[in-house]
Amino acid sequence: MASKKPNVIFVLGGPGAGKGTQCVRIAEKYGYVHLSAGDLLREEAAKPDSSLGQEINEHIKNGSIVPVAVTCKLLENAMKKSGKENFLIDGFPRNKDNVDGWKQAMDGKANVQCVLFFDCDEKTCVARCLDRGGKGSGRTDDNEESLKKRIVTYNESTRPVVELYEKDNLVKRVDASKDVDKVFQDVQHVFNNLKS
Ligand code: UP5
Ligand code: MG
Repeated sequence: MASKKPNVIFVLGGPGAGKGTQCVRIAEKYGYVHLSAGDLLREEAAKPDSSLGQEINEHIKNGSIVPVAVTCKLLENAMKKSGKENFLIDGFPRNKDNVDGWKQAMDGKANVQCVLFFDCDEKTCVARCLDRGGKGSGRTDDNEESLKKRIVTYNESTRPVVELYEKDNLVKRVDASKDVDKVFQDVQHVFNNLKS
């Protein structure tokens, strides 16, 4: 991390809402570093010497949430390693425990600028993930069984996190059911009006 307190934008939304796709574009246009919590967990699990691999893989397949200490540490390390100061944290925090764990580890060390919420209906989310799975995404959770569980976790645990941040007026909602370019138009509107 840079010496200045880093800015963080949490990026939330259902499975397949388009978080990753839009973060790539945001990173390119606005110079934020894109950190996908899911990607960091998958990378960690793929390491042959990782003691956490099996546990992480089970959570991913079941759509359940990895203990916050693990995810938070991976995020903090990636932030430090980048040496940058503006971050998109994609797919985290996913539940109240994640919010609390982040606060405990990062309070005073990072400034949460806003929560970018990609709002997308369940049917569209599932169809996108199944389509991606069919094209050989290699993701162990792009199948109907895992998706049912991912949707339940999202509705029960992650939506309440969005509501929590809504109370602090931090949520920027974007309709993520439109096509990629249209969603990015709305995203740009958010970023062009963002106070640092
Ligand atoms: N696509 C994207 N946008 C589109 C659009 N506007 N119109 C049409 N198609 C669109 O997109 C998904 C697919 O849809 C792609 O094929 C894309 O081309 C197309 P993507 O941008 O990948 O969507 P995203 O929202 O990133 O979907 P993802 O599947 O990555 O979301 P999840 O939140 O389910 O997955 P994540 O990787 O964040 O987490 C996976 C698992 O890791 C979790 O279930 C959990 O078990 C674990 N996890 C934790 O435990 N803790 C964490 O903090 C994070 C993850
Ligand atoms: Mg993603």
